[in-house]
Amino acid sequence: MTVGVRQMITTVQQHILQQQQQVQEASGRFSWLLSGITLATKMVEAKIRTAGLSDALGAFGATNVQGEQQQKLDVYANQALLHCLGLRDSVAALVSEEDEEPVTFDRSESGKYIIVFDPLDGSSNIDVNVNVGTIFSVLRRLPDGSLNASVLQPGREQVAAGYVVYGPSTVLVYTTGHGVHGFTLDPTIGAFVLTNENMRMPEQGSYYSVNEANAATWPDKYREYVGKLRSGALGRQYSSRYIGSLVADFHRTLLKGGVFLYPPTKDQPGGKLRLMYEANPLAFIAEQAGGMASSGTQRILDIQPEAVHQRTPFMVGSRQEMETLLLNGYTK
Ligand code: AHM
Ligand code: MG
Repeated sequence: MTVGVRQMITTVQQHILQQQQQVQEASGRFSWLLSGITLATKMVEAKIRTAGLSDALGAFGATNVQGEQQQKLDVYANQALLHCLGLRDSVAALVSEEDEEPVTFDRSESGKYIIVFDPLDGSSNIDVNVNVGTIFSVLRRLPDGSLNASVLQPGREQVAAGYVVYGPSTVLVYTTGHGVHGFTLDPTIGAFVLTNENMRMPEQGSYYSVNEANAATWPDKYREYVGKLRSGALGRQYSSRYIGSLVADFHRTLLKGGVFLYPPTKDQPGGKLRLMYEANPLAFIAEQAGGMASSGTQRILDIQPEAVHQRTPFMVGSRQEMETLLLNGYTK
């Protein structure tokens, strides 16, 4: 029996094209756009793999718009994404955690999409060889709104979202609103190959993930909630896992279930994580996989952004843990 190449593997680009064919006349434009992201993330992964051998580790010597020390790899990852996506003529604007203002392109005809991204999430973990990642969100430019209004759309308007985790394997997860699909980079052929189709977050897990060093300054109800998880009140004995790279903590939560929390703290009463390029894309993926995401007072995807670098408290996870959290007095 002959096994055709098509049956042997499905690459992320083939998968996106197939998904597009199901919903509309496929022009190939959208898959070409997303190939800019996969190319950039492959460049980043190659740099990370050999970071200790070259001069790629450590601080770059500047601070970004968040007032945080930029690492050399933050700068490289940002440049790789800006370069690879800037060449796609369907891109109207690029919004990065590392740049104060969106980078815009004068493409009134062809520029249909806005890409919002965190080029290297968890970068404080780079120097200690712990997982980091890239997170992205795709918005459609509004037909008659300004570019600024098109950028500041609530997360429910995302047309696609995804992330890459640079871990023991390099894994890409994405959604276009038709389920969540996972791919593993096969370094021998340089392609992301389908390994997890239609991923579902378990209804309940047994891990909670939170920086407990902040517990003393959380609002009371978060302490009570984490106390419930610890005491077995949800019918399970929970364990804690906290990597400190959102993308890696989220990936575990997607696969194993449970809950990730970054509540308000005394120092950051509005939350630490960023709405547009951290919370929104992961909330879209969580909901598509059967989970939930909330700021504590509102569904993440319904928040109307007012600024590109806006922060939010962020709670995401399995339906059971999230419903218990929201019943705990957090709905409006
Ligand atoms: P960044 O590395 O893009 O700045 O992301 C912020 C990181 C998240 O990846 C992670 O969830 C969080 O900050 C950890 O914060 P803390 O060290 O306060 O626990
Ligand atoms: Mg980040």
